[in-house]
Amino acid sequence: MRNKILEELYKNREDYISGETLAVNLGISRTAVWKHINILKKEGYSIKTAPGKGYRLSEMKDKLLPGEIGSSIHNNIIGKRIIYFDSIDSTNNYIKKKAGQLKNGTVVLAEEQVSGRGRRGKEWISPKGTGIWMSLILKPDIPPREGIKMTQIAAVAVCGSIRKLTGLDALIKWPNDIVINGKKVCGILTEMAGELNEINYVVIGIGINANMEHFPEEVGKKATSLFIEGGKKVDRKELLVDILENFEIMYNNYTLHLNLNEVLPMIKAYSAVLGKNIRIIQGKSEKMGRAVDINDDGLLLVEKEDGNRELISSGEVSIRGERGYI
Ligand code: BT5
Repeated sequence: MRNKILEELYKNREDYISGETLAVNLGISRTAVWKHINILKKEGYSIKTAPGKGYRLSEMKDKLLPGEIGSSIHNNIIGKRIIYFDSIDSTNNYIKKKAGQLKNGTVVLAEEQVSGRGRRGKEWISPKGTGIWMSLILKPDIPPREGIKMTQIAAVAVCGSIRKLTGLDALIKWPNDIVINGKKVCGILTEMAGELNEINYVVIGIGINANMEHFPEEVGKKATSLFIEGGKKVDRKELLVDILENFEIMYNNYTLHLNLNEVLPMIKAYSAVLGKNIRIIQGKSEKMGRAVDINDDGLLLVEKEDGNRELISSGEVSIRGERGYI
């Protein structure tokens, strides 16, 4: 209901809208409207209240308001429901806690994450108002081993949207990073819950450094943002909507055919590693090889120094360039 109120406020943002009109439009009481408005204010929305006039949303300043996003993607399943937080521990954590109650395709967004996570418990820095920190929950009827391909589909969607909207030369550093000029601009964290032969749900967490001007020292050498690379602030809403739309088309195609045929050419074309000498880091061990192909399952085929070829699955490895990050 709060998202619906936000949507109404957003549509009427040029003027005040009365509590009565909101109540009638949404089929709830005026007291309920008032209660929801108070909660929205506590969540950080700036809503003006004027006696006799009603409510008005002010300070729209580049917030990822669900009402606005929702109205751009009405016909899609993914993003039809959006849950928005001004601040949260981690959007992936939220989905995992609430998975049973969340509908397929629900998107959780936050302006800031205070315990954003990468793979294997690593930290994901998610400062306020500058990035896209989002997770989506999917409940596909596919075998668990298929879940891993979701990361690849998400990577293609993000990479394609960044290229389209910024013109920047974004590439996929297999399996879960998007890089520009050799630095990381986005990380993807896919988590799954299920039984031996069925998936309960998949959470795809996507973190995009959109408008940060600088990074803390610990990640500064390998992190970048779309703003740093392109010199222009990006419209986070526009990028987010484009990614969700892009993802949904590829995801639907994938779940229909259960193969990556449609996206594999893009996975390869956007690859930052194919044809390159790379270091494959797995726990404490490290080996060198040349990335020669990505197979139909999205696994990386590597030719090692001894000439033997090995398929690498994404779960436990980190890929690095011969000398640096990539
Ligand atoms: C990732 O892990 O790249 C997955 C990141 C997923 C973040 C999203 S945001 C929404 C959702 N909610 C969450 O809590 N997470 C997801 P990994 O490949 O393990 O990379 C983690 C490493 O990237 C860290 O150890 C740092 O070195 C580096 N790093 C941390 N924050 C970064 C940032 N903002 N930009 C670039 N690199 C960063």
